[in-house]
Amino acid sequence: MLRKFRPLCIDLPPKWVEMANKELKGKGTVDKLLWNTPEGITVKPIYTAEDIKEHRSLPGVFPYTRGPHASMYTIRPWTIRQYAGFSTVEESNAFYKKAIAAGQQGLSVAFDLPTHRGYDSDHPRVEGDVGMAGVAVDSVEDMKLLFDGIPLEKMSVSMTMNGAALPILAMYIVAGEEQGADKAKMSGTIQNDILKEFMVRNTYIYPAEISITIIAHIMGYLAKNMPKYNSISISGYHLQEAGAHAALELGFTIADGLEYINAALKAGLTVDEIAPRLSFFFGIGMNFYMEVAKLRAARQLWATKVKELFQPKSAKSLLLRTHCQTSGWSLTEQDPYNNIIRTTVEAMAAVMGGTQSLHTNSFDEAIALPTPFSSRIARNTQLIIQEETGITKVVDPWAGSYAMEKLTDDLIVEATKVIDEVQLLGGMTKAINSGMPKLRIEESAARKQARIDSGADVIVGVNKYTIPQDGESVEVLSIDNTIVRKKQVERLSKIRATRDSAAVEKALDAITECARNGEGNLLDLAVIAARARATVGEISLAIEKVHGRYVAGTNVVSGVYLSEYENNIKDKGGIESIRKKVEAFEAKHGRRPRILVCKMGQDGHDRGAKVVSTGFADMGFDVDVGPLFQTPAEVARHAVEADVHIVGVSTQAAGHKTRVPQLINELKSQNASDILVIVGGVIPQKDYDALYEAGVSLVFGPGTRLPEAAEKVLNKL
Ligand code: DCA
Repeated sequence: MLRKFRPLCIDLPPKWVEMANKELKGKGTVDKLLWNTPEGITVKPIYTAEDIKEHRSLPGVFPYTRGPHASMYTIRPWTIRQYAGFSTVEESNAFYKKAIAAGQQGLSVAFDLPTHRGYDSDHPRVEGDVGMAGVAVDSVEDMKLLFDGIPLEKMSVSMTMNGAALPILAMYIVAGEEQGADKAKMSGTIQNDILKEFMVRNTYIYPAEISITIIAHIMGYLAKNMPKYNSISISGYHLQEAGAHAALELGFTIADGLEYINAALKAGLTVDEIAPRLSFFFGIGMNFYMEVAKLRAARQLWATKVKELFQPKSAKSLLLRTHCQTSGWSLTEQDPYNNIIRTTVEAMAAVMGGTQSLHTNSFDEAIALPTPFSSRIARNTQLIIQEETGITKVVDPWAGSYAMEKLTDDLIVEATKVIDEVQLLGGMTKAINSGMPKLRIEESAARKQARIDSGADVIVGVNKYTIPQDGESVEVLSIDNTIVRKKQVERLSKIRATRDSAAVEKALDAITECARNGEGNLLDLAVIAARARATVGEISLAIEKVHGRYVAGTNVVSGVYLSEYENNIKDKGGIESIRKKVEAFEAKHGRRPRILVCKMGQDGHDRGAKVVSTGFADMGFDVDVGPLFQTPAEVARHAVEADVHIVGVSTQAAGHKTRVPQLINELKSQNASDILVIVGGVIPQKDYDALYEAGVSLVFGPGTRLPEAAEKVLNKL
C-alpha cells in the first residue's frame, strides 16, 4: 500500500526556509530535512506557534492529554514494576523478594509458555518449554509458593496472562484467600487481553468469540468482588514488538479497548462498572519524540472515544492509565552494553509521556533471560531517573513544545484512521477474523527490516559502527529445564493423589456446562475448581471440550520487503545477486530452493519467522510457512511432505536446545537427513557449538541482515 505524505514545506516559516537553504550551501533544499516516518507523519525540522491549533487543558482534566492525575509524579511517581519469572515457583519467589528489598515497587509475573497455553507441565506437547520463558504454575499449590511471604493484600501484582487468564486468576484469588487476604483490598492487574494474541503473540487457547466471553465474565467478577484489581491490560506493547509502527500500535490498541467495553455491555455490565478498571500497556521504542507523543495521544484518543461512544457518568471511565515497557526488540545481541543506553532513552520517553508503571529491560535480553546483575542495572535505571534527576518534579514537561504538540495531533489523526478502518469492519473481533490487523503489522515489520537491511535505519553495532565479533560474550542465565519439569510433575502427581477427585470433577463439569450454556460466571466457577485443586490444564480443558482450540492461518505478506529495500538503497546489487543465485539454482535443480520456516513448542512470537518468510520469498525462495506450536516430529513430517531443501527454525523462547536436536533425529528417521536445518532467533553464543554438533548447518542471531542470511544458505545448498 502506498503511503501519502502531506506536502508540509508550505508550513515552514519562509524566513527560516531562506536561512536554512543558505546553510545547505547548494546541497539540496530544506525539503530533504523533512522526515517521512513509517506512521505516515512528516516530521519537520522546525515547528512554530503556527503548528499548535489550540492550548491543551490541564492534566487531570478532559481530554487528559497531559495526564490522568493533576499532580502526576509530583505526588506519586510511576510504579517500578519489573516483569520477571523463570524456572520454579521457589526460585521466582526468592527473586521477587530480593527485587523488592532492592527498590522494586510492584510485582509483574512472567509465566512459562505451557501455562499460557493452558497445558500442565506434564503434557507431552510442552516438553522443552516448562519453566523457560517464565515460571511454571500448574495449581494453587504453585501459586501459594510463588507468593510465599509476600502479602497479597498489600503488594500490587500484575500477571501477564491471557489464554489461561481464567485458571490463573482463580488460583491467585484462592492463594490470596488462603493467606487470609481481603479480596476487596487486593490490587494489581491481569493482562487478559486476548485480542492482541490473535494479532501477534499467539498465546490464545480458544477461538475469539468464547475468549471475549471469558473476559466479560472476568470483568463482571472483578467489578463485584475485587474493585481495586484492574481487569485487563490492553496491550499495544506486543503489537510494537511484532513490528507495528506507533500509529498502528495506538489505533489497534484503542480499538481493542472499545471492543472490550462493548463485550462488557453485551454481558449486562455498565460502562462505569468496568471502564475505570481497564488499563493499558504500551511499548516504548527508540523514536523518542514519537513515543512521548504516543502516550499523550493515547490518553486524548481514549477519553474522546469513550465519551463519544459510551457517555459514561464517571470521569474515571475516561482515564487511560498505562504500564510501559522499553522495547525488547530494540535490543541487540551485538555490542550488548549499548542496550543499557537504549533502555535509558526509552525509559525517559515513557516517563516524559506520563506512564503509571514501567518495566525497563535488561541489556542481555536479546540473548537470554536476564541475570541478577543485568536485572539490577535495569531496575536502577528507573531508580536513578526517579530519585536523582528531578524529572518527577514537573507534570507533562513537554506540553507547549510546538513539535510535541503537533506530533501528538498528527499521531491522533493517523491512529484515528486505523480505528475508523476497524470500526468499518464491524469492530476488532471482526477485523481480526478478516486478518487485516495481522497483515498490516507484518507489512510494517517487513518494511522495518528492509530499512535496517538497506542501512536507511541505523542500529549502532548492527548495521553501522560494527565491531569485530571476537567471541567476547556476556554471562547469561541458563535454566535446566529437565529439573524444573521433574519438580512440577512430582508436585502434580502429589496433588492428583491427595485431592477429592469427585469434588474436582463436579467443579470442572460446572465450568463445561457454563461454557456451553452461558449461565453463571466462569471465574466464580474456576475459583471453586481451583480451591478443589483442579489444575491449569484441567480447567482449560473444561472449556476446550466445548469450544476447541484455535488454529491460526499461515498467510504472509509479499512484495513489501523488496519494495521498501529498493526504495531505500542506492546500490541494489546485494539482493539482485541473490536473485541471480536463486535462478542459477533453479536452472540446475529444476525448481527454486524451498524452505520450510517453522516454530516449535509453545513459543508463539512469530515476527522473526514472518519477516524471514516474506524476505526470503521476495528474494526468490519458495517459502512454506509451518503452523505454530509444532512438535519436532510434526515439522519433520511437514518438511518431507513438502519436499523442502531447508528447514528454518525460528526460536525466541529458549527451547532450541531440546527441540532442534529432536528435529534432526526425526528427519534422520524419516530418511531426510539431506534437508539442511538452520536456526535463527534468540540463541546465546554458548549454545551455538551444541547446535552445530547436533547437525545444524547455520545459526543466525538477532540483527542478521536477510540478504546475508540468504546468501549463506544458498552457499550451503
Ligand atoms: N494523585 C493521586 N492519586 C494517584 C496519583 C496522583 N498523582 N498517582 C497515582 N495515584 C493513585 C492511583 O489512582 C491508584 O489508586 P487507585 O488504585 O485507588 O486508583 C494508586 O495511586 C496506584 O497508582 P497507579 O497509577 O494505578 O499505579 P499502579 O498500581 O502501578 O497501576 C496500572 C498501574 C497501569 C494501572 C496497572 O494496570 C499496572 O500495574 N499494570 C502493569 C501491567 C504489567 O505489569 N504488565 C507486564 C507486562
